[in-house]
Amino acid sequence: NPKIKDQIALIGCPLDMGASLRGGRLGPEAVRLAGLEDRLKKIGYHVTDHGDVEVHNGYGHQRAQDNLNHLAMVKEANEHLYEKVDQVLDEGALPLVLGGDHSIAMGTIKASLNHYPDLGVLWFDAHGDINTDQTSPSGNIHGMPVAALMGYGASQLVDLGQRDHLLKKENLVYIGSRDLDQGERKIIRDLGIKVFTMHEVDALGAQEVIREALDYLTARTDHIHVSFDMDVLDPQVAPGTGTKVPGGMAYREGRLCLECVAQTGRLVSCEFVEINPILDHENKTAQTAVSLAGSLLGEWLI
Ligand code: 5AB
Ligand code: MN
Ligand code: MN
Ligand code: MN
Repeated sequence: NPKIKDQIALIGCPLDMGASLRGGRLGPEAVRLAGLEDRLKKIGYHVTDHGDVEVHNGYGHQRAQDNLNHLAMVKEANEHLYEKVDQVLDEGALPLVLGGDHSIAMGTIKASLNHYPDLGVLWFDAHGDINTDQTSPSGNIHGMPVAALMGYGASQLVDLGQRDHLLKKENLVYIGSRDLDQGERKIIRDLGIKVFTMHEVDALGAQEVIREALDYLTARTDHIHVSFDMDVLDPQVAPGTGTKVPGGMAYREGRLCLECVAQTGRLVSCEFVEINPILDHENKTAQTAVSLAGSLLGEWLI
C-alpha cells in the first residue's frame, strides 16, 4: 500500500492579482496564524515552513485589452512558485501550498507534473477555472489555470515551467462545481472531463462521490494532487473568499472527502487557495483550511 511522505513543506504564495478582489495575498499568513504547522506536527509529520515565495502584487484592478489581467505579475509569481515546489519535491517532501488566488495552481501543478507526469488532480471548487483568454468573461487568470495546465489558451500561461508535461484531460476530476461559464461547459463537455457537480454531491452524497472520483483516478495513476479552493464550501462555512457561490459543501462533507483521499496514501502535493482574510470573520476560513489540511493528511485515521 502506498504511504504519504513524512516530510511536509509549507510554501506560501501570497498572490492576489489573478483575482479582481485584493486581500488573498494575506491568506498564507492567516493560515499560519491559525496554527497549521503545529496541527501537522501533532499528526506526526516533519514540517518545514519555507516561507513565502517572492510575489509582486499591485493595487486596484485593471482590465487588460488582451483579456489576461495583470499577466506579468501572475506569471512571475507562478515561476517562482514552480521553482520552489520543484525543489521541495526533489528533496523528497510533500509540498502544501497556501494561496493566494487559484492562478497559483499553475505553478504548483506544473512542478508536480514535472515529477509525476501521470499526476491525477482532484479540483474542489465552485468553479471550473478552465476559461481561456478567448472564453473568460472577466479576464481574471484565477479562472484559467486548468485550461493552461492542459495546454489550452494563451501561450504565455501554457509555457510556464516545463511544457512537455501537460495535465491529461482524463486525469482531472472536479468536485463541487456549481458556477460554470458557458464557454467552460463546452470545453468540459468536448474534452469529456469527469465532473461531480453539487447536484451529484446532494443526490449521491459525498461518500459516493469521493468513492467514484477516487476509483476513477486510482485506476489511472498512483499520484494525486488536491487543489482545494475554499469557495467549494458553502459561504456560511467559508466567508473569507472572493467569489462566493451559495449552495456549497458542508464542512463535514469536505472533511469526509479529504479523509478518503488520505486513505489512498497517494497524495503527493496539494494547495489550499482563495483564502481572503479581508472578507473573513475572525479568521474562520483560515481555521477551516487548517482543519481540512489535517483531514487531507490523515489526522483522524487510525
Ligand atoms: B476561482 C469566473 N468563472 O472566469 C471567471 O475562484 C470566476 O479560482 C472564476 O475558482 C473564479 O472570472 C476563479 C466567472
Ligand atoms: Mn525537480
Ligand atoms: Mn478556483
Ligand atoms: Mn472558485
